[in-house]
Amino acid sequence: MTKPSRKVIITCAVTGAIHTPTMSDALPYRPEDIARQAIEAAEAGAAVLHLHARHPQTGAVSIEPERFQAFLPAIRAATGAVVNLSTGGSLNHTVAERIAPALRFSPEMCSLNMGSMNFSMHPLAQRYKQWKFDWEEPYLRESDGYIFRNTFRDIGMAARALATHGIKFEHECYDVGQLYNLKFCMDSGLFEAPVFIQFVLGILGGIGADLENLVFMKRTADKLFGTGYQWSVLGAGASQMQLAVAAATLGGHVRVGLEDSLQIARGELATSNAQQVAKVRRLLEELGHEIATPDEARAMLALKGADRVAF
Ligand code: KMH
Ligand code: ZN
Repeated sequence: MTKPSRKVIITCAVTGAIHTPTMSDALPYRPEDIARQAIEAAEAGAAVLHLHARHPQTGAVSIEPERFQAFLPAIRAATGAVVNLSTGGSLNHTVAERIAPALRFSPEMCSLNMGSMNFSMHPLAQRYKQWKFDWEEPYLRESDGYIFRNTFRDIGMAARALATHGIKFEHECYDVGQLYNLKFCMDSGLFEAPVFIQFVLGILGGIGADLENLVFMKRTADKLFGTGYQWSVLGAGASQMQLAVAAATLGGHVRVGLEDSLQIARGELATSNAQQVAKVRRLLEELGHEIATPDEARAMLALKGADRVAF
């Protein structure tokens, strides 16, 4: 069988807003640790770094631009990887608040969440008896009461606010219905093809992390977007590596990182983001895939270039 011609983009999501410091000593939240792990993930093969920020002393979730300022220059100086900033970095802030880092730093990419939903981590609150920080248990326990708000009005506001920045969106779709939301927004002229879609499987509140669901999402995207899209998958938790391999086999790109899974294998905690990147790279290369460099990813996604960011 000839080698697949298309290269696979590995995204690494370094910290996120789901996991808390008690769950893993490997989860970085100090800016120097976020920078170090992001750089090591890029060295291991991640072409794109998806970044959230945290409070440096407590590890609490933060969307304050100053927290991003504490690590972005170091990452930019040490690696040519594409920086993708989160606009979904808090479940209890508005989208207008959540896009502040993207507005301030004008990254090459940023996430854009394509629908409102339950987005809950509350079962995790039962799993630990001792906590490193007081905020962790209530943050997790209260999440069964959150609505992750991303209305059509929110999406439109974010897209228009960011329109002059030349940012490529990573459209996060947690279920098949959100693909239809994206299609509606494209038909309304909000986004132009080709769009870049992150199929998000395995979040409590979104579609389950089953292989059939990945195929269902892809076939629905084929129907809605034809060739006018590129896609990646993130499988949350234990499904991460299996869905990544399946995605590459189906012609997609992959996303790993401690944001969405703390594991390196079932029941075994990862020691770093780079360890997950190295593992998914090894698996994909064993199957004959070639891994895209940052500049190859820029060409494939038509990104604006690292010289046009504001950090
Ligand atoms: N943690 C992922 C399931 C965002 O940052 O905007 C979703 C995510 C959203 O990465
Ligand atoms: Zn994220």
